[in-house]
Amino acid sequence: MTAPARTKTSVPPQSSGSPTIWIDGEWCERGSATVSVYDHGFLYGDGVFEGIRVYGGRIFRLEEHLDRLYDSAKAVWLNIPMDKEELAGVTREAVSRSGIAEAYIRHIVTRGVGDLGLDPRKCPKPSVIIIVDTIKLWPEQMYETGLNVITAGTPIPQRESLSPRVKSLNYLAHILAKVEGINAGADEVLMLDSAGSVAEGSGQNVFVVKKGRIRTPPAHAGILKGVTRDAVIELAADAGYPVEQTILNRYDLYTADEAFFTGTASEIVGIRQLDGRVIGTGKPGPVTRDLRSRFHALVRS
Ligand code: PXG
Repeated sequence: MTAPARTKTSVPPQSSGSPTIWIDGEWCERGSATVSVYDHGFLYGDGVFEGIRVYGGRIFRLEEHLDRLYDSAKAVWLNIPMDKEELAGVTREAVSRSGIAEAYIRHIVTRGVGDLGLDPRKCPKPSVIIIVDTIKLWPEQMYETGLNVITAGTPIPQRESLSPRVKSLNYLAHILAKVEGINAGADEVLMLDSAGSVAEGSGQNVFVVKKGRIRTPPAHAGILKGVTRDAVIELAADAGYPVEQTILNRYDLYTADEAFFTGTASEIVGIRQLDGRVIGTGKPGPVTRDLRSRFHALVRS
């Protein structure tokens, strides 16, 4: 690798900004950032990840995201070979080096390089990767109109198999659901659990609003406990909306006044239609818009 070894000095932001990647202590550029084909993250999806937003050069809820990363790792017997403070420091340096003020950070921790068998004991050291780049899921205009969503036939994986609280490198069920949506010409998908209750989007949590009350599935419903979800629950409570975490069925979405998704990449985005049923007035409603503006204020505060 030709990139210089990691240094402690922080680099002033460049005006334009460019993707910045850190792999196990080495700073790399996009073209030179490579991992081994023997890495079990690549061979088996054996690893965990995080996705975090940067607004105006400031990292949104870094501590919460790193807590979730370390919890995900612990749940799958993965020892991240650096402590949280050190990882937070390198993350800040990566953002600063990138010079990207409106960035997206991806942390990836893999089991590391092993042999062609599953046995993780063959992988002496987990790999830690940080990518700082940008992300945009939908054009701005979709946030005005709301999303056309369909229910995917692919359910979320059984929580008894791998806890959905673990943000693992195995996203195939969510990708299959996403492809169903793409094939049907929809903007996004709603995923159910295997009993038919509402779970989440392909990379979002879901909320409904009915008569001023906000409801979202509880973490134990088999969803990823989103950092954006938690921020929105706090914002909604501060704004005086009653918030309830409860099991939802598709009927609750069809008959809602408003429904919206939350996620790091998606932020807060209204759902205008689900499975051909128009939700509320068919565009993002007043509570969704209010929470969106409160969220924008929060991330810039
Ligand atoms: N559920 C799932 C399954 C997710 O993957 C969320 C909910 C929302 O969580 P946060 O903490 O972000 O509020 C996620 C987050 C993408 C993308 O490209 C989405 C996520 C991760 C990486 C990329 O849409 N998911």
